[in-house]
Amino acid sequence: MSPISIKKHGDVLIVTSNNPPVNALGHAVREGLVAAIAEADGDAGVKAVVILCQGQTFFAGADITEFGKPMQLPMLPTVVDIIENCTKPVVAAIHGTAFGGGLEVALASHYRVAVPSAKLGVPEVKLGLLPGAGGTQRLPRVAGVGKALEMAATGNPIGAKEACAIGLVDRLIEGDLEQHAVAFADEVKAVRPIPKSSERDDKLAEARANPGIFDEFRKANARRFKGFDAPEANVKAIEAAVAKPYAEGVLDERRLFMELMTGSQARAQQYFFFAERKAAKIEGLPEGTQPRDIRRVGVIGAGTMGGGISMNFLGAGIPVTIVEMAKEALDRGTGTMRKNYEASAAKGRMSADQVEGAMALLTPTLKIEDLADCDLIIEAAFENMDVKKEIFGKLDAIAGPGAILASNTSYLNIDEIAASTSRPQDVLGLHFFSPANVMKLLEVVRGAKTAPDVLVTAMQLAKRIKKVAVVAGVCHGFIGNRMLMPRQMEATKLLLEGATPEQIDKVHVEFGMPMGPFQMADLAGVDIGWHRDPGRIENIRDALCAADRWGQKKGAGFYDYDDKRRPTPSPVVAGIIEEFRAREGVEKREISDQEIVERTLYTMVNEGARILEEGMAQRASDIDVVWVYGYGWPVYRGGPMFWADSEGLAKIVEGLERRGFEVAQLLAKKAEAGEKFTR
Ligand code: 3H9
Repeated sequence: MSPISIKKHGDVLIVTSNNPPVNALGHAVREGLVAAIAEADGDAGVKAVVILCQGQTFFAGADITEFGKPMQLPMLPTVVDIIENCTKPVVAAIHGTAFGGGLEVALASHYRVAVPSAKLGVPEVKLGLLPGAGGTQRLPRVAGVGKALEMAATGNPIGAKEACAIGLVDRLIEGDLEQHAVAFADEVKAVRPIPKSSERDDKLAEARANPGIFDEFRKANARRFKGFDAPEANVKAIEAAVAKPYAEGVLDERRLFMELMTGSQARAQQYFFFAERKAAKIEGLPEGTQPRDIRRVGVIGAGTMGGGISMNFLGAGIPVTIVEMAKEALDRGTGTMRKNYEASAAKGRMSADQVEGAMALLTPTLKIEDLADCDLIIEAAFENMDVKKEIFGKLDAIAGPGAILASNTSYLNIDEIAASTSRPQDVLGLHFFSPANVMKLLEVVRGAKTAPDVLVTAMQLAKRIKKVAVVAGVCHGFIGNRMLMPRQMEATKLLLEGATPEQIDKVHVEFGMPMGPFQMADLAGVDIGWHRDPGRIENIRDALCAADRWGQKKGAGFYDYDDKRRPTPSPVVAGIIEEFRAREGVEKREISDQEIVERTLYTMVNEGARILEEGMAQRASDIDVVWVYGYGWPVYRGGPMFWADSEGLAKIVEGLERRGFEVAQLLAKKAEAGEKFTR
């Protein structure tokens, strides 16, 4: 049965798509749409057409699962042209998300109506693509060039109200969408000539008079687009819309689309789209496990971490009780939270009312007993096992039955923490990444005894607070920090052997990381985990800490910093490294960038393989999600495991062996069998 059905209401043909979950424009949908338009054209009794979708959304785009497979005709560009060339006015009636190919269908329709909650966008750039069904040519003609550039190159959608204000939507519909869309179609059925987006020119005039807007846009977004191929291709295609007639512009669009589609970045970004969605799925839980109800959250610790964690819940409208030991620390913590909200308000990201609304949901207290009515309590106290055990012991006595007890520890053993309570089934790790109100990643650490419904609750809650959650097992550093360890260790050894912090960081930045290992250490604090004894100098890090070089916060770390926190290579650090080199009897040699890649990135892949082997991650793609969202691994390289697959596992194994590393069994086995981690 076709996902497209038609019915008549008077002289309006209503074309309905029913292709759950998101009405993706797969083959059957495309075929059905073409047949429906033929029906409208051929039936003299039909004076107008309404296209709408059942379920949660209007067409959310082309069917991504068809990419990379042989295309079945009709292709989407043909379908949208057929819609635009319909001899009767076509009205797209939008709810949910009109995304990508979905918005292209709407743009090819002659009119667009939408419910106020609808979103319209062309997120193709996030899949390493551009709108390839006329979208780069029709969108600037309908929404204006500036808006089209922003929407296509960033992939961010706009709301229906804004779309209506700029002419992308013709009418906002309150009430029943189908009924009002039919009434709208009735109003416009006699309009001739039928307005076609591809024939419009009015909104291009301004950019034609000022073609400099493209370079201005490129310049303004250079940092954001760095390393990515797709944003520039989107800009070029829209530039063609302005510079060339429609019929030529679409040819440019097609050529640019195919270039992206066959490139490595699109493959990586599309892989990542599904990786992110797979991460939410937990293997082996009893069917139908229901989440627990979370109405109030407790947070222990009002430091940077506790405050950031609390802000996530407040932002989602969930009340938070936050506990500190001293009044001063509590006031400082809540003050910082307010300051952060006010900074967001100053940037226009929230209203003054929303700031007050969020702060009103916060209950600061000095009494841990006040957590008694919380359904989830997250401990974000000092990173020390004894401290954590004491807190969890207390929580066991205070928390109500069924309350979930979570630790935000980055390294410590969740099972040991759970054992200090009488309810280990209610305990798990919720590892937020700093700054916790900004970073998207949440590692959900599953203890040996964590109950299935506790895990399900955590995953569901993560979605509510707009985090991407990945399940990790109990091991030192879980997934992310565990893989960071070999990288940091090798990076430090490389310093001794002759590399400089700037050289190592540069290799990582050129690879696409937001910063290298030493820039990261300076940002996080070189003193984190330091033994605090300036007299005990056993490595380069100890020497830096003893010299008060704790990183950016002190204006000095692996780099020197000026008052604007701009780094420069440090002669003092060079001296410290030199001294250590002499002390260890290491001879300085030239280090190649390739050696840095092999020793700092291949070793991460090796550790990732061990994590998989031990079952500490459910799947290789989960590891990639951790690295993209937790550490800024460039999404156009998919993540460390996808990258390793793309490089070739045999090459990784050869590099590791040549450098004297012990290769993880799983990695060796896969390389030997010619297999991949992620495909
Ligand atoms: C395009 O249009 C190219 C054209 O310009 C040119 C062509 C020539 N296809 O995200 P969710 C699945 S490119 C196939 O969890 P939500 C998804 O995998 C496309 N499947 O729901 C998941 O499956 P499962 C441009 C898709 O409510 C299920 O649907 N469009 C597609 O949080 C639910 O998804 C986009 O890039 C798809 N297009 O969010 C839009 N989309 O349950 C991509 C979703 O098995 N999609 N699935 O894990 C989205 O942004 C979100 O899915 C959406 C719903 C906001 C729609």
